[in-house]
Amino acid sequence: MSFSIGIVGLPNVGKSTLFQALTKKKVDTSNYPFATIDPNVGIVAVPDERLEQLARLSHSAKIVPTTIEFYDIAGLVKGASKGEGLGNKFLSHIREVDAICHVVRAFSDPNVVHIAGKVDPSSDQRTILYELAMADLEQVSRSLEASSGKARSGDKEAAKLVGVLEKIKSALDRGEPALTIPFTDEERKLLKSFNLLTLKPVLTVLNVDEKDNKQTDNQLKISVKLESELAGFSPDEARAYLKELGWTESGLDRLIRASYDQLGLITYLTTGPDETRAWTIPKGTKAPQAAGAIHTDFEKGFIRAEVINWKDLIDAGSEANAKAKGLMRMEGKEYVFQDGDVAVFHFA
Ligand SMILES: Nc1nc2c(ncn2[C@@H]2O[C@H](COP(=O)(O)OP(=O)(O)O)[C@@H](O)[C@H]2O)c(=O)[nH]1
Ligand SMILES: [Mg+2]
Repeated sequence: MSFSIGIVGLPNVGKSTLFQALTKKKVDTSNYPFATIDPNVGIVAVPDERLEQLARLSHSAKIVPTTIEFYDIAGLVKGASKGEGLGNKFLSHIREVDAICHVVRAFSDPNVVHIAGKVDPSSDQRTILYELAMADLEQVSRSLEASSGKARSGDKEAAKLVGVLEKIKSALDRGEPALTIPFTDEERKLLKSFNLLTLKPVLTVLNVDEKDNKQTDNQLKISVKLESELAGFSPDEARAYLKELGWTESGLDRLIRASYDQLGLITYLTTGPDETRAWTIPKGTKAPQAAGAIHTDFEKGFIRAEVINWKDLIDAGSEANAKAKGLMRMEGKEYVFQDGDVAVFHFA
């Protein structure tokens, strides 16, 4: 299972610089059958310190992190939903990703031309969100027209669809993204093929001047320029630099992690002499489906899972100790996996 994030924003805000910095951290793509040679796609490892600690405990031969795909999507401009620039083509690329990373320019460099003539992050942000909403509105209106006739002549499925689309249309008319509407599971299913842009989670990154690159909790402020330099350093140099800045991790690592959270994803781990590995599942996933992330046979033949929180396992010192202390719990089909669970599956 691989999740994808599209980097969007106005031209010249630092999208490609951010993308290149991210992909300097690229994982060995030969491990990943879904790796593509498209230069606009980068597979990035999700940083996770738990992996190293568990690998040490299990004397694992290798570590396999979980990954996210980042897409560098060319600049959107005002009027993109009406086909300005290469508008519709870019919008169709955004439809294919699971979430959006919206880069907004807040850096002041006079040598970098601003498309609107001045640096104004909130105005730029509104421009992009407006284009995404307009593109959805156009698509929804078109489908409404097509389905309304069918609904009137008694087509029940079409009537259901019309109901959902009406809801979205009125939200968009009020300036609210589709994401704010509490859909039922059935409605979500009906909407799946629409790939609505405003239904995707958005993570906003403020590309600030280097001196403003302070870590705050509720906003992702990153100096793309600084991160780009940092990504070119050797691991030792990078560690020394981070220490100098008083940071525990780079802005890119924060961004990758925040994207992962934004997608509603959690990680569980498996560990042994062969490998220590991170597996990605959506929050709320039950044990058989969690097992299915490894292999569909694990899901089909699921019997039970032995589960322990990763920290408890580290503190116990070994799996044998953890077992002796009764810390490895037996969990059945209804168990909801938690972030940081270490699991051993039993299946038929
Ligand atoms: N001063 C400064 N310049 C930047 C920063 N990020 C990008 N740039 C410069 O802005 C220009 C456009 O960057 P690019 O990443 O190609 O923007 P994109 O059009 O959004 O992909 C390039 O000359 C970059 O070197 C930044 O954080 N600070
Ligand atoms: Mg670019």
